[in-house]
Amino acid sequence: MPIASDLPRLARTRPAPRAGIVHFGPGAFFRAFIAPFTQEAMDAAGGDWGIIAVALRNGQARDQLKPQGCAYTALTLAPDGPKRQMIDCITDVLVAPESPETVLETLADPAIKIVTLTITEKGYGHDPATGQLNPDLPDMAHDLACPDAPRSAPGFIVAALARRRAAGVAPFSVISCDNLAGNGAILRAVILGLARTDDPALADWIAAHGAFPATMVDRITPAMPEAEAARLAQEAGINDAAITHYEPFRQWIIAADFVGGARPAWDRVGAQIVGDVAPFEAMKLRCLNGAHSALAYLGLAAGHATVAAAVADPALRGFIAALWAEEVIPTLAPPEGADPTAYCAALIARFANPAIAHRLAQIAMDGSQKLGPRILSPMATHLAQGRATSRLAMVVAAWMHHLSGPHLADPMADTLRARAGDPAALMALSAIFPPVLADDPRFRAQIIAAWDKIAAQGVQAALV
Ligand code: CS2
Repeated sequence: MPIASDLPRLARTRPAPRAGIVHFGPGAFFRAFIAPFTQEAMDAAGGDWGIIAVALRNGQARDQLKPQGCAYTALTLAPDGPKRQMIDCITDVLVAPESPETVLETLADPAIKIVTLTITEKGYGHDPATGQLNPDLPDMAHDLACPDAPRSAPGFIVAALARRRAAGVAPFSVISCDNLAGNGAILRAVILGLARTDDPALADWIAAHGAFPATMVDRITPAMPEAEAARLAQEAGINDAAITHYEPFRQWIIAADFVGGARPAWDRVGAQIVGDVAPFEAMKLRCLNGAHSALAYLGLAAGHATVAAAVADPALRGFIAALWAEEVIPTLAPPEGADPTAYCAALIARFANPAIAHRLAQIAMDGSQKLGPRILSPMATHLAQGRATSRLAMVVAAWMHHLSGPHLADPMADTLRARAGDPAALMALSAIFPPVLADDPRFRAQIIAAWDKIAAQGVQAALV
């Protein structure tokens, strides 16, 4: 078999569609989720919904995609072997720091009706505890000082909306596809916060005419190290620098809130357009992502590297089952017709998928942004009803122990490292722990007890 790089580079086989979407963050999750959904929607129902992708940091995605006409191979990793699909709905990749003006011109184009984002929790410039703009974050401080030369996705969106308003063009719908509780409301708050500082009339216009539909997104998509991409391309016999792989399952719930109703027929290919996303989102964030974070902090400490290895450990698997049954499911008001117990049973099978190597270290990243919606919010529900939550507390304590380890990757890393080893000092960080928790002696006592148990007995013993 020739090595993949000796083969001709993958190429587009049909003309690119006309663009109607700009997407910020062309990483693995975008290629695994928004792009396939959008392409399938266009194949099913037509429309000019090609996607112009914008990278906010570097040219990697551009260098991977543009030499192959922005087409790439998507591999669905089913337990019984991979299935292959060619995705060709991306029409261009822009690199914001290299050509900010092109990004703004593109966003101002009336043909663009939708802006989607997968920029991870830390890309929103918000305070996780309040959901409001945090003007002190470096990117936000920069974009507030220089609104015409933005650096962040929210900054680009505000500057582009200003151009659209000046030109008499309606705003685009702005759709967050990241794992934040109330992602649409957070994005709206940050954008209005940025706009209001420089131009209150612009903020009023966006508030009156814009749309920020909430979404729940779900598909397990492990990051792809270059060596892994090369191996997959080799196995598939294709020269594709942008090959992407993911689990078969996918679920997309989107609030029915679009400017002028304009959107691809995502609902024709499995997305659900609903009135209220919140019950779906709480179930997914607390059951799936909550268990992921638990497995990450406890599983890494127990010596595991992947989600599949962690759920194969009977102690961890038992811990997660009890966490769901006793401390997570009782906090949910599930969507009509949904059965959270069956949902969690299906999660175990997804986590155990032997075809996917989902690294716990990837999930452990950015804990300061993730703990709130996944772990702290169900704790707050229990506390309000006077119940203790020893397992959720154990996850928080395991995260606190993780902070002293060598693998900390977090936008608040310096602050966290300075307080690592001191649970009380960590709980005083109001950007992570809202006062309703941090000021409650019952909450503090549970965290300290869990911290002491791990410190004294190690993680394995603390699980039983
Ligand atoms: C994971 C998520 O990295 C993480 O924090 O919990 O990326 C998770 O795989 C997705 O939300 C699944 O839809």
